[in-house]
Amino acid sequence: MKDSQVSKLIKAEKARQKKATNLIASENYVSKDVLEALGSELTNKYAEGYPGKRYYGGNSVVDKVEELAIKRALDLFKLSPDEWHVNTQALSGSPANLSVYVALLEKGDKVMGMSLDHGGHLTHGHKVSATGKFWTQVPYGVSKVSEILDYDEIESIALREKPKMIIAGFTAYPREIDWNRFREIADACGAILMVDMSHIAGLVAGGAYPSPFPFADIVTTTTHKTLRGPRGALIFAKKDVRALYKKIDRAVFPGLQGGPHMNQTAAIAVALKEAATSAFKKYAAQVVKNAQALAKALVDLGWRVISGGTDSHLILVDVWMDGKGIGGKEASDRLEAAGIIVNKNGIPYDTRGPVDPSGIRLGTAGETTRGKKEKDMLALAKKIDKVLRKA
Ligand code: DSN
Repeated sequence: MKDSQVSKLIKAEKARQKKATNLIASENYVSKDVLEALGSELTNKYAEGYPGKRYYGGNSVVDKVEELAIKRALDLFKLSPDEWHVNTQALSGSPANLSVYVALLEKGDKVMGMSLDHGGHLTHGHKVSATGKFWTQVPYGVSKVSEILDYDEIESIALREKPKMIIAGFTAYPREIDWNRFREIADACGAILMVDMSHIAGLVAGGAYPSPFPFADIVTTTTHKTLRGPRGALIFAKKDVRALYKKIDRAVFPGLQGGPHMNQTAAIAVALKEAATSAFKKYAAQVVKNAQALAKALVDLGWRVISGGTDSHLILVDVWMDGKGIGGKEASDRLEAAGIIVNKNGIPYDTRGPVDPSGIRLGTAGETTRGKKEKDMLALAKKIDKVLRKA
């Protein structure tokens, strides 16, 4: 690269990534093939529209790229093209979720989403997100005692509020979700059921977490977390008499976006093929085993792990412990100084604010890609414990 300034920064980031232990639950390490597709000439092409229906000439090759990504996405999650449609163009998770709102809801409609401070996402209707400004969030959360989703409570809120759409999914909830129960609740109040599986998509693909597809109307996901692809998103929609998928395609383009990033689409296609291998299946199982080993080791060392453990790649640790420990910001800073990267995170019913919450969020997707196993998690827990102990 001729640009020495940018080249130096890329090298510095590469070195940082190599040196640090990465426990950011939403990050991962892509393959060389994914990087090659991202850095390819496909980035030069404008492709507004959909395969076979573009607004620019010269799309014969990128049409095939997008068709391949679509086929691989459906195949990976064992979906028939007669029953499911997938849009591969949303640039990332938030625009993907916003596209669903724009497609399926009227301004002001009620959307039931997990509240951010219980583990939901900004785009599940939080007031600082466009999804909370233009639509009305009806929040739900976890039980104060078990810190697990309280389905009876969710059902009674849904029956009372009659939301147009219910979103099941999270960014900081460690447990399995009962997709079937969400389906029953959505049916009982006549809501569309949207699942945001961004965090767990790779685990679902690898058979290490239950699939939401038998139950959902819409499934959105980012492609760069446990799925181990480039940054990007997929929006799956069930094909039925409502033809929701047509509205979603129109919301993505021309509703919210212009030309898709075809280099990104190609990189997604590469990652989807990788995720269909038996090696990836083993990887997904190991991600969960590692998270469970790390959670158990932390509990054994005296830390309070939210809900007592994990069924996924994600662990939420209460580092404040009612004042017996330290704040989430200090915990994250101390760990970074020791070479372990995490993010500070609120815990359910947090008594501290979002800038310095009571918890940290850990995830094992990245370190599992780097070959770490359960014994490494034990060593890591001991290191974390040493760094976080109150002086
Ligand atoms: N930033 C993602 C995460 O860390 O979970 C959500 O957008």
